[in-house]
Amino acid sequence: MPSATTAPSAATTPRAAAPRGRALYATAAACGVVAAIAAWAVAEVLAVFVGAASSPLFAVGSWVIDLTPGWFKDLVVGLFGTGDKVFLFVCLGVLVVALACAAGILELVRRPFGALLLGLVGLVALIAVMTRADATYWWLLPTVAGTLVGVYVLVRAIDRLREWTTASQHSRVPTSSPERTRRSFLAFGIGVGAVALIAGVVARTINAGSLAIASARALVHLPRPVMPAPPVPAGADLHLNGLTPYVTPNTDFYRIDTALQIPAIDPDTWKLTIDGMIGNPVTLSFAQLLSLPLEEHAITLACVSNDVGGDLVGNAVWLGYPVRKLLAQAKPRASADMVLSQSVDGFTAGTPLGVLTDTGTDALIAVGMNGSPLPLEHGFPVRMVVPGLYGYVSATKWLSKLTVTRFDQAQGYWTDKGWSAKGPIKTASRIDRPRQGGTIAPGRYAVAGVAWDQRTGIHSVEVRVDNEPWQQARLAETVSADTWRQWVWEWDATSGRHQLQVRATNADGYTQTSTVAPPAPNGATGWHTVSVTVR
Ligand SMILES: Nc1nc2c(c(=O)[nH]1)N[C@H]1C(S)=C(S)[C@@H](COP(=O)(O)O)O[C@H]1N2
Ligand SMILES: [Mo]
Repeated sequence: MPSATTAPSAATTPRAAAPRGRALYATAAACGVVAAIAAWAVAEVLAVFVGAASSPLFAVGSWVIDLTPGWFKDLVVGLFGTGDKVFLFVCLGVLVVALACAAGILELVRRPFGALLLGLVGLVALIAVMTRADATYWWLLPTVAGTLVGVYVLVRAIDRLREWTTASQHSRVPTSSPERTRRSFLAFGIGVGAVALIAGVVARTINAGSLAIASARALVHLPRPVMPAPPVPAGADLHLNGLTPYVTPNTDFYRIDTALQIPAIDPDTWKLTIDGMIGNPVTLSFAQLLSLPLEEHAITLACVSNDVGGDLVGNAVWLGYPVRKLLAQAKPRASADMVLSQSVDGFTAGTPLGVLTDTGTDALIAVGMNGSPLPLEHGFPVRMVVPGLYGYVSATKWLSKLTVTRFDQAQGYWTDKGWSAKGPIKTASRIDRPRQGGTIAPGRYAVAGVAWDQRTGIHSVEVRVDNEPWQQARLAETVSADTWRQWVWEWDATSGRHQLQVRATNADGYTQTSTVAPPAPNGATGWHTVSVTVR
């Protein structure tokens, strides 16, 4: 490079000369477009994980549809028919590109107004996202991160454009030669643009897929059960502040799975196959499953990873077909002792065959949860639910296959990862109120919580304060042994710091052990203990 230091600016090759006049504005506008693509791509990729409906593109589109006056909608539908949505997205696209170009030019001529304009567009998108009916705080993430990245890309791109312009006007310094600054500008702009475009399109495709499944779910019409769940007696729910409701609403139900992206399964193409050690292979479509005599059962589901006092447990009314009846059709061989249920996402669970064929156990191939089709994150369209077993060995979501096999021949997903092959749920109880570390007023206070021992049932719950003798709590009603029970104990709270403990005894007379064990390998034990200040 010796010539670079001595060469006059005339040595600048025409190729390396920065654009001027109109061409400069066009280049700045292109920077704005690249920044907008980067913003969109980041938002779209994050929406894959946060939820497809949190994508700003989708939210702004839905928002515009909601805000459009009826006469204009009619006009558009009249003009474009079913292409009305395409028309909407083309309009939005043109608007966004125009704003992006403006942001690029503004950032060049009047820094930082381009960045501010982009930020403003992001803010409008954010309002659209957060005013969607089902928005959660997580939904902020895609749009906020997308906007920040977009602003960063815009500022960096225009900076580089400016460096290039300056260099081609008067630089003789090799580090900022026109060639070098040009390369740095183009590499940044084209690199970011290409990566963003690819990532954005892939993420958009995934998001569109899950939105399509969400609307397929909305169209599912569940049949009435031939055996409805018994109505929840009024006495099952004590309705105390801070006490977990007897039936957990779907939106509050804990979610545990290994799926980074919720599987999008079209119910029209879904099928279940039963294979392995059987006499009669079975396949079942979603429509066939819905036409079977379905039953409804309230079952409390629990996760083996739940700590003592934790909230990875929930109670729902499930609609489905008894696993034992399907297995009866498949005719399992006598030497089989396990059913390996498999999800479309590769997850597997190994469940004792005996539990699934037991006439007293209401294990379900479930399609409904609390009166609606399974939510996408809880296994739509079909999952398994087995009372009395932790979810990791029984509750396969997005179910696709049952293989009748043996525990010495197959194992579930978690079994070689530090968790037991079999996972019966352990007797458990939890204090919901007062909260750990809470403060309450002296006097009467209803200490309350839940206790569960699915299949066996809860016989009694006891509470004690500061290691004094155990006191009997009052149990709320329940519909069966397969669900948790609320309990309450009236406490005459005196000033000071106190420790509350709870323990349950099941219907077989077993009382929860005080021995503290961690969740691995087969469920935590110990008494839930809560400290509270009374003043
Ligand atoms: N496909 C699939 N199904 C799965 C899992 C999973 O990771 N993938 N996790 C299991 C575990 S460990 C539990 S506790 C329950 C939780 O079900 P929920 O998310 O509906 O509460 O689902 C079970 N079914
Ligand atoms: Mo779990």
